[in-house]
Amino acid sequence: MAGEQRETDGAVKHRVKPKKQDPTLYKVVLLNDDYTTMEFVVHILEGVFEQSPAEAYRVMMQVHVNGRGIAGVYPWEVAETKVTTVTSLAREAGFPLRAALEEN
Ligand code: TYC
Repeated sequence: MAGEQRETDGAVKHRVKPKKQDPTLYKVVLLNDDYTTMEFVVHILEGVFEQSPAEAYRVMMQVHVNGRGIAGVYPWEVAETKVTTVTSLAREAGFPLRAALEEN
């Protein structure tokens, strides 16, 4: 089949059917609300989105002031998992924090 690689006898086993990467990236957007604490949002940005404390505080304030802000940009499966993780951590903690996906 065109585009497929042949396996070789060498030590390195090549992928026979190359897995094409989906190049589309998605923004994970955090939305403001009146009840989630600033501290919890910073904790989420550090823990789920691997931001530094300073960056997490900056993004949290951006959401607080502007109503929304970008937490991170990822391939679809990763972005979707981040949204699910944020939502479940927030509900467990009793906060209404919402996150949404946006195509880049
Ligand atoms: N507006 C919230 C407050 O004043 C803080 C907050 C920031 C909530 C960002 C959600 O995504 C959010 N406690």
